[in-house]
Amino acid sequence: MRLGLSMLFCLGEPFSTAIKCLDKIGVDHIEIVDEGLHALNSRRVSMLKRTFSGKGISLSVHAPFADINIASTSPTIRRAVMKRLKKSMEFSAQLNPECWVFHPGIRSAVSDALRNLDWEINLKSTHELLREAEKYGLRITVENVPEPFPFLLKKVKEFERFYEALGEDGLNLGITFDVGHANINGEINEFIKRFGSKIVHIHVHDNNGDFDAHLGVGFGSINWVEVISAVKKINYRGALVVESKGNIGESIQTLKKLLK
Ligand SMILES: [Mn+2]
Repeated sequence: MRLGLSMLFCLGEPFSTAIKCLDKIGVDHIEIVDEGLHALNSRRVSMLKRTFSGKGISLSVHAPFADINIASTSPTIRRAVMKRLKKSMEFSAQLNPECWVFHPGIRSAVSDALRNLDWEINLKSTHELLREAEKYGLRITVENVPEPFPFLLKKVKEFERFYEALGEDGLNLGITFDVGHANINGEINEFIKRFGSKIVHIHVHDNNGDFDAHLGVGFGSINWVEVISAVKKINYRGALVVESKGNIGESIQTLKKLLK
């Protein structure tokens, strides 16, 4: 299993400064976060190519997520959201990443009145993202997201219903399994058991089961020995991407020891 690092922890740093310090960390995989100061553009794509090509470092891209809701019940807002995500795919494809990670849609304020509408729009947008990804040969993955936010896909049961509704398109949609998020609803083992074959990318960070703290690996209540052993059992071949906001060095050291 390769160790990776998400640039989430340095999202407050200018892109070029962040890229320079990553060079020294010594991981095999980097996840770029297409947001804020790090939003992808031609200049940043060139910088990434210059920095990482030929070094044996694989890449992934986290799609924009701030103010992004693929299940928006407002056609105007949904159009803007999809436009932003498609732009992200276009730049990402130039980096030939292992995958592009997006968040599922969010329940709307009119959900109670318009039952199932946000669920249906979430499906429609997912089909549309899959079609767009196909144009670029880009692999896209949906992430399990945390409580208590009103996302449509947080639990194993919701993912089951989602894949059932996606039909054949679901075969082309992998899961980015976020271990920290699954810890909050107590479904780490259930997720790995139920969706082992669909998990193509993994985010690791810790918490105490109460809120999405994005702590360093080993700084919360997750039993990482158990997690690593469960992930080995499903023959996982992707990267283990550290997505904590701090304790980066410690997280990487802890995982290196566990993977020995
Ligand atoms: Mn994540």
